Amino acid sequence: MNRQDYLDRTREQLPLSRWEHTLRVVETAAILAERYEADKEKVDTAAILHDYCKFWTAEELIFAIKQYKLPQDLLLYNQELWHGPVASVVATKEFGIQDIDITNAIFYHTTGRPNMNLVEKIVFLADYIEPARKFPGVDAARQLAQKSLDEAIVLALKQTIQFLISCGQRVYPLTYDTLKSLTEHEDNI
Ligand code: DGI
Ligand code: FE
Ligand code: FE
Repeated sequence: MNRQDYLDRTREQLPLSRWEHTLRVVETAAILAERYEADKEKVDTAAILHDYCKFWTAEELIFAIKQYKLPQDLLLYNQELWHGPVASVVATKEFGIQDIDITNAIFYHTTGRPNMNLVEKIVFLADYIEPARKFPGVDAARQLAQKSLDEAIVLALKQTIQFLISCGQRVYPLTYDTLKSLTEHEDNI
């Protein structure tokens, strides 16, 4: 399996608009990888595959979460949280990807996690700031991304949490844990 296989197989899984999002995440992640001197190949592979399972049905995702013994508490939260963890296992099982940096970047691309490495941080942020994202505050996150990966991720997490709370959605605890891990030095959070 090579890069072209990852691209071809991912395109087959996604409607056009989501495929185009994936390509923009790949491009954005490549720019960040250059800027922050990350492993470009790992970033590229994780970015290509990050939303591989985005259009699986709820039933398929639930089955995979049970079968692959992924964190069962995911099932108590919004199904938007399910596609990353499932895609990380699919990356290993179907694509033979063993690299933990790549599988973690796919797994945690929606929530982040405490102590993310560079590859994970870049995929997380690229997904949030890719050029077609339109939500409030995304421009501020884009600006910050040029200066500090961590600060941009903190802003992204705060904005996401605020948005979820404003819609009355439950926030997955790991999302808070990620924010906490990046702001522990601050005393005003
Ligand atoms: O798959 P994408 O749309 O490219 O982006 P994503 O995987 O980062 O996020 C998918 C959605 O998940 C997004 O609309 C925000 C939502 N989300 C992120 N963190 C949480 C969350 N939803 C809930 N309920 N709880 C969270 O902690
Ligand atoms: Fe996603
Ligand atoms: Fe995405």
